[in-house]
Amino acid sequence: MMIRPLDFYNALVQEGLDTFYGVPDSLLKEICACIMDKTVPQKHIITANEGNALALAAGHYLATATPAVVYMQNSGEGNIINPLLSLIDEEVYRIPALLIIGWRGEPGVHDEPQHVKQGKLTLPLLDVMGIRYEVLEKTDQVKKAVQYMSMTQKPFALIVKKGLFDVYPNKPEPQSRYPLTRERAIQMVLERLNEKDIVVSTTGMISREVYENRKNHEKDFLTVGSMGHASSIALGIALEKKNRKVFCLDGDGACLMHMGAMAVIASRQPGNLKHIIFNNESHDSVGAQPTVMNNVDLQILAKAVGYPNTFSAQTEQELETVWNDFYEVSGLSLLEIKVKSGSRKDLGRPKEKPVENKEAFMVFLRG
Ligand SMILES: Cc1ncc(C[n+]2csc(CCOP(=O)(O)OP(=O)(O)O)c2C)c(N)n1
Repeated sequence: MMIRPLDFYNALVQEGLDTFYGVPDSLLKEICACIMDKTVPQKHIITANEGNALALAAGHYLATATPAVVYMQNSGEGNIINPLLSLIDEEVYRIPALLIIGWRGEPGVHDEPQHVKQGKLTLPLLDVMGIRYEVLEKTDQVKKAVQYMSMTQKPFALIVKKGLFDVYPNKPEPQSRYPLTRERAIQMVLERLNEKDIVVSTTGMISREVYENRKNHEKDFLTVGSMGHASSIALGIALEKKNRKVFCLDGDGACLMHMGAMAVIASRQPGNLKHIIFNNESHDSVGAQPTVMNNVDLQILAKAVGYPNTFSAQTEQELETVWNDFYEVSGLSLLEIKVKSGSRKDLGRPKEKPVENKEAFMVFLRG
């Protein structure tokens, strides 16, 4: 049975749950579109990471005595475990929140390798943390969840299986309308690399586009999961491979998710690390919901945390013009490429297993 996003949304609002925080997920794309369409901006924040969303919900509860809704992909369980157990848990402050969790990698449903383990552990993790949950099937489960939260002041989770939500017709338009596509920008970057250059690419479409635009894959570490950590992986490599250039191909959403990594990278001044952020101002891979990166001057930010060299481009011509300086400059450098949201429909996925990717990559690093 499918649920119409608007019916579910109305059920939440009727029960007094009118405030939404979260990080989007492809399984939640339709309900995210509905939340964006129907909620006033003060009552909906797309956060940097899922832990932030839960902490916001805690603040909201402290101020209003009303739980907020926190939505996320199950990958985000990793990011909320800390505030779940050390902030809102009954043995600490005992604060309720309604968690809506997209169940990627549900056992028995085919999914990408990075979702398989998380999919198996989605419910056991909730069990072990003592969080009550139900797999969402009908909108009247919202009432039950709200009753439970008001009786116990504890969180409640609704688990969303693939295909549960029907299409929400009124999808907000993506904001970013720059001329370059992300895939074209990625092609231009890859074409300009030398034989020995190392690539670490971020989660989602960026890694898929890197994969599709390379004949051989040993030069690229595709960070298929672990959103926000590609730049730290790149730092770990750059510090040990000082005579090789390491290119981190990052997304704005991923960069934002663990932005502190940039300050730590800069503290080490790895001159061989080239950090490229494809900024489409959105979480394009999961439905192009906006990030706050339309309002962030990434060059100033990078400079402020200690990147000595920063560049930006938003057309093929500009990328062509800045590339040599970016490539050749000796200190740590950032290149922001503004791109539009969207990808081609027939974009493939890596065929090799992550472990195979790792093994070939390690051989390439040794060479
Ligand atoms: C911890 C975590 N939360 C959420 C997701 C779901 N997710 C996968 S890709 C993605 C969007 C990435 O956005 P960005 O880095 O800007 O790249 P884009 O897709 O826009 O190219 C999200 C939210 C995830 N994989 N992991």
